[in-house]
Amino acid sequence: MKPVSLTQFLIEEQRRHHVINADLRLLIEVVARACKRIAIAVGRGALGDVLGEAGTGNVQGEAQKKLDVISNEILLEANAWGGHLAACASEEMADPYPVPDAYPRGNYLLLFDPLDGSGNIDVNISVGTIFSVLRCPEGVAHPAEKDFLQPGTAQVAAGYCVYGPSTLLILTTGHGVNVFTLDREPGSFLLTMRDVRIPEDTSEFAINMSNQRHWEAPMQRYIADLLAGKQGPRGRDFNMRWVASMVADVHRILTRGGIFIYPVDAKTREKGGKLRLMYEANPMAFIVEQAGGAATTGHTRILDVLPQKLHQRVPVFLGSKNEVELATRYHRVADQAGLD
Ligand code: AFP
Repeated sequence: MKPVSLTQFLIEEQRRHHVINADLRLLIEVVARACKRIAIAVGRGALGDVLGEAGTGNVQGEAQKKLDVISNEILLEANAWGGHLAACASEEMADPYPVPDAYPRGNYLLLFDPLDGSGNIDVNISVGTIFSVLRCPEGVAHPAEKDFLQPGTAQVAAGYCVYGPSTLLILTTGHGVNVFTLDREPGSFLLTMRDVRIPEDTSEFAINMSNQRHWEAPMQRYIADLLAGKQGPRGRDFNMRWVASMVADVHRILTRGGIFIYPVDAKTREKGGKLRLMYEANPMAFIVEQAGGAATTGHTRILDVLPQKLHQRVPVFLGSKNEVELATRYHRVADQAGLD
């Protein structure tokens, strides 16, 4: 059978569900094109002189890698002139970036983490790009931060690209999740997995165990029960995986199930957690829910969180539905009992 290209897929989805108009299609295609350029830069590694520190810091106070800066620039440049966007917001930039006055402005807002897991670049482990698309509120010609502060349920599309052994694009527009693989020679994304479903149950968890001593009590109890294995309350052994690139950890879960947790702990409590709501948690939660999984903050559904600021952080529990619900229950029980 002839492979289905991203463009053909988007056109067919529009015929079926009427949710991908020409502007949204252009936006998704432009993001995919930008991701191809990022994939090339990542793939060249030391040959492209793209490894190592940029010598700058981002709005979060984190040291930027050269590829953080390069990926951010590629995404901004690719999206500036098409006429489909009103503004972008990036994990790497303090403020929203409006489409320059020289170009027409469209009706969408694009948010992205240009290179997630960039701490892994120099050791040649998978990294990725995460993106989320919102509608620009009606009548807003010059979008400001407040116009981006929409809950995850308002997303019209979300996706991520994994730069791993293969370059993959994972996409949802609210009708399931589909996976495209980059055919490097012609440079096209081809549909390779339709309507991915995450198994509801799992025996695999992903968490940074080195933070254990900082966790809250419900988190301690939940993980202790998993580690107790066959002899413990769960009655079976659990396996652990942690890549420290959210894209790679989430992609494993999308493929074979699992639970990914980045809880709030004593180290991150002041900031609200480690991962960013608008650039990481919301798009991943949209994708995971569309694949039949669940995503919570440990207390509430991520997609229902009303953002207070662009760079807000949240705790993240996502993956196999039954396991996420169970982990969340440990926290809810503690909330109700007034325990910490
Ligand atoms: P970087 O992009 O700075 O490498 O951060 C990646 C990330 O936000 C997310 O992709 C990982 O799940 C998480 O951080 C890993 O955090 P730890 O380094 O605390 O394990």
